[in-house]
Amino acid sequence: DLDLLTVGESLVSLRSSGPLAVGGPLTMHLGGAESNVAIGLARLGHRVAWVGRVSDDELGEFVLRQLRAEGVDTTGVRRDPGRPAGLMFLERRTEDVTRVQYHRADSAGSALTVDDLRGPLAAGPRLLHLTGITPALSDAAHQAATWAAREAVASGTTVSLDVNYRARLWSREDARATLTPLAGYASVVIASADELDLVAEAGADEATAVAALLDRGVRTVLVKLGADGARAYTRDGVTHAPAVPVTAVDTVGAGDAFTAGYLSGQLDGLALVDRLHRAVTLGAFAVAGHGDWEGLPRRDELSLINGSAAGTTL
Ligand code: KDG
Repeated sequence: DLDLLTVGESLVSLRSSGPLAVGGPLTMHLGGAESNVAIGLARLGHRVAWVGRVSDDELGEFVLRQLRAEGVDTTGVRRDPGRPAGLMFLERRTEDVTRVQYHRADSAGSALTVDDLRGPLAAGPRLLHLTGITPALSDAAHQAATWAAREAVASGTTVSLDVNYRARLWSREDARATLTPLAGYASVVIASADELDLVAEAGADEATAVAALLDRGVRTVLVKLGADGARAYTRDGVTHAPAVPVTAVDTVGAGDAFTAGYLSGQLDGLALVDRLHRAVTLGAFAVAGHGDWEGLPRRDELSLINGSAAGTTL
């Protein structure tokens, strides 16, 4: 019995400690918004599968080993013999400025097709989690994501969509044209405040975008506010959760952690305010540690950070 299936491209993320132009050591990590969510949920004990295409080489092997080590089911993954792994450089240009560079055009992950998803979806997961990154990768990946959302709704699987706009992959106009229809399949839509008008009319403010989404049948709209926490909108109104205060060392992956926390709370049947609290707690773990997902908590660690208990436990 699968709690959650997620679909996307996992990347080999190469992190520098200084300017890329001067070289120096890079560290190799697993990246990818959807696999970050999968790991976050698996650490909390949920049964999770990730599906996507990975390269048929050492880099693809690396991606699969990382996911398996974190307890994520990869049985639906296809190895693509003809295409390379998607790479991402995270350049620590200064202590405060990190730049991203992708090498993912025509990667294995971008070649995802509807056929890749038939088997995994037929297993009947409780939730299907998609992000706005997948449809930006290729026409085939776009079709695959849309097909999966439609198929999931038809078979009673709840869909969540994180808008996750990536300016290096497509324009806001193209994203809006693709993601607005996709959001119509979702029961949960997650966005940062500046992404809301990518699933609504151009220029729509928060209230207008949220109202339009709720009218179209979305049940919960989550607006991520970073250090200000998050807001959750439903037909019953709006709930705000403050962030859990931590020392932020690396914000990459925080949104994915937030999503994992929220969906974990939903799988556990928690009330909205408690789901939101778990979401901001996971977000705090993500920003308080280096890496996209490395610092995420196991279930018995959830109470480790609660805003007042920093320090050494002896
Ligand atoms: O959410 C963190 C991601 O940005 C990162 O892991 C890579 O999925 C990724 C992307 O496409 O930017």
